[in-house]
Amino acid sequence: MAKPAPKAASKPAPKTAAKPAPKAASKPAAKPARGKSVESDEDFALRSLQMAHEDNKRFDASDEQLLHFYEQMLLIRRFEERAGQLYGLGLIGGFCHLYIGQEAVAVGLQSALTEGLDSVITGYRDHGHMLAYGIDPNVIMAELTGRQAGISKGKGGSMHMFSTEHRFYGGHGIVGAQVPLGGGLALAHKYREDGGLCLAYFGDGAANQGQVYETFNMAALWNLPIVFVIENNGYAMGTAVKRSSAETEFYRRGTAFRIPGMDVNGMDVLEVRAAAEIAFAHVREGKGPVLMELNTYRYRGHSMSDPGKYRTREEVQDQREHNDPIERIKKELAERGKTEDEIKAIDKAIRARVAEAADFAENSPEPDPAELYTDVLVESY
Ligand SMILES: Cc1ncc(C[n+]2csc(CCOP(=O)(O)OP(=O)(O)O)c2C)c(N)n1
Ligand SMILES: [Mg+2]
Repeated sequence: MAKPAPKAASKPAPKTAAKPAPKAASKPAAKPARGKSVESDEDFALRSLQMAHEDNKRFDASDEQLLHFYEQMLLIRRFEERAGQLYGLGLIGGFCHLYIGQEAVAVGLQSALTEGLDSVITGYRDHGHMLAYGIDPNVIMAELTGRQAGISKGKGGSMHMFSTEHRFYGGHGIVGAQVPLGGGLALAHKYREDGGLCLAYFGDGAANQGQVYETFNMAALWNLPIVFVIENNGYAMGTAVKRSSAETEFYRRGTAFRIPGMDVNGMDVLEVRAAAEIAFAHVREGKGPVLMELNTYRYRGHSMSDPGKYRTREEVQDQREHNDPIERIKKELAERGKTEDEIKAIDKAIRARVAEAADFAENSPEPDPAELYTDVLVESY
């Protein structure tokens, strides 16, 4: 086939507002430096949110807010550790994907949402996102253990938890499927003119799926209020990002659809929160979607059945020792005058809260067998 004639030079003006003053592109410390290509003016405009983030890197949290972030992240960590134990004891069946290491992402982002208005959707690694939304740990643990009192009546398990009350729309086991569903949630916000936005999380592996880019196109075309969040934890099951992805700078993946990207250190809750403020303001002003790449790291295996042969123990240990999101904030609390005893008391209270959730779950009845026939689509439609 003959090559199409070259396109006319005129392109529509970039969607983003005024071009910010030129600035040397600096990379967040969390990610090793990689080759940068020369940018056109349009690419440059698409980086305006990233530049705003670089100018305002960390959220200026009050003592109270910092403490709250710490408590939420610690709750997720301890909850997930306990879930891992319950899995080992055979009390949790099926799949179970832990969020340990990634806590700052859900806590930093969701703390900037308006609960009950904005909607959230994610994949199967979803316990942390629910806890970050303040959903009762008892009903999450009960769901993990397949009990009637669980948030999906014990029939969803680890990967399929919902709370429409909180506008939390799952919990999805099919990699990438939550992205177009998130596009639909964003369309609903726009259609209803309710002022809400959708936060749609997905992984670095999911980011290579076609349906993600179809959604990017429609979201940009229809100017939908959606924030796409790529949780880049370095691996998709046992496959490292550099082995699966031609473009490993995921925040640039929206450029072809004129979606501005942000490259964020997902191991620092204050950086995540600061970036969230910029991204959410952009979307709420009706300027269309934003793509955020949150650079993070999962400490545990992909799921409970992962032997973890694809990385070294030293690599994991290095992240735990030098980049841990909870230790980072613990240190800051100490610098702000919290004593060791006060910090220990918080830890104790959170352990007690998680123990209570585990007891609640273990002592709750399983669903009645008749429940097999409820909440199931049996008719043709
Ligand atoms: C459509 C589809 N393909 C394959 C799988 C099997 N699978 C489950 S998780 C996963 C890797 C996804 O990795 P990533 O998106 O990086 O998310 P992470 O687990 O790191 O949070 C794969 C291939 C699936 N569940 N759905
Ligand atoms: Mg991943």
